Amino acid sequence: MKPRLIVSRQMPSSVGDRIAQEFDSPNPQGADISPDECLKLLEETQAPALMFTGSIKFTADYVAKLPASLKIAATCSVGYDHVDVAACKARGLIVTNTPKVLDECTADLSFLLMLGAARRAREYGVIMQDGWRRGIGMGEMLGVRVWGKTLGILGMGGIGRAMAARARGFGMKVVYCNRNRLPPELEQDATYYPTIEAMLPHCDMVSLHAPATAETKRIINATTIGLMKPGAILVNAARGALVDEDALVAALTSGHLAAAGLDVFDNEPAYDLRFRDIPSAFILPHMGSATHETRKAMGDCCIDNIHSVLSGNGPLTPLWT
Ligand code: 8YV
Repeated sequence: MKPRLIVSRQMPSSVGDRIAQEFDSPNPQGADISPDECLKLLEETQAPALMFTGSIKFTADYVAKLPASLKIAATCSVGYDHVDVAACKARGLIVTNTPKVLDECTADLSFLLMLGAARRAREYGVIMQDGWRRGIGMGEMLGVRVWGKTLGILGMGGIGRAMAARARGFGMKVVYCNRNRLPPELEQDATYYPTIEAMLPHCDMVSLHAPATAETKRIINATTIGLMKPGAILVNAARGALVDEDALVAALTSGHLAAAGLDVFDNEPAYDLRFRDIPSAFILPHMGSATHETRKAMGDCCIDNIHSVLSGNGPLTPLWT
């Protein structure tokens, strides 16, 4: 008998096809279902497994409502700020995530954000949309060169290090801030700062790669933005919670920051529309991992975890051990 599985988010067909083959699922291709619909389906099917994403918040209240039949919840994301770990632990629910497989694509996207912000891709895109048809002066709409500049990375995990590798290839100097200093083979000549306050004054660009935790919440705020060089650029493909959006809007509007590249927002998908109206904000709708290869790898990671748990071998990438 194939195990039952509920999938709370639409999946790529490559993942859906595997689910259809290996599971008994009412929605193998996944569907964007609400938290209440998800609970209802879990209850009705008594499924032991769920594949979900940040669109369902596993708060303590929500976890308390999950049917006892549910044994494993595999979040199709590396971030798990939508999961109340203590509540899941107390309930004996196994929760897994998808580390590593999205490092390279998220770093690519972060680099795209940095280049797009630095080279004013959004504004030039608008000119092309409008038909161009007028010469652009040599001194008009100039961007910022990244070559030779210093990139500050907050959070030197897999994604941060993949971003650093790209920056080196573009002739940038890399500095970083992390809870712990990395060993030389991972640090690769990047300069370590133990605090963000110490790092920011040295950076021309700053890219965020830390998870959303109590420690990192609003770590970019009016005070820390004030420590950034005038004309610096902020990149965030991590989590919106890291940034005080009022402070960022103010810094972009005043011109203290030249630009920002943002893939994540405090409120998604109903993001703060002030960013829509600021031309120097190069904005994307949370799509760092959105490639065929990475979304397939994320789906496979969830499926492999579910099989492993249901066959009694334990999770492969658990949120805690
Ligand atoms: C999203 C992400 O999960 O992995 C993460 O933490 O934020 C992304 O990969 C994915 O886009 C689905 O919402």
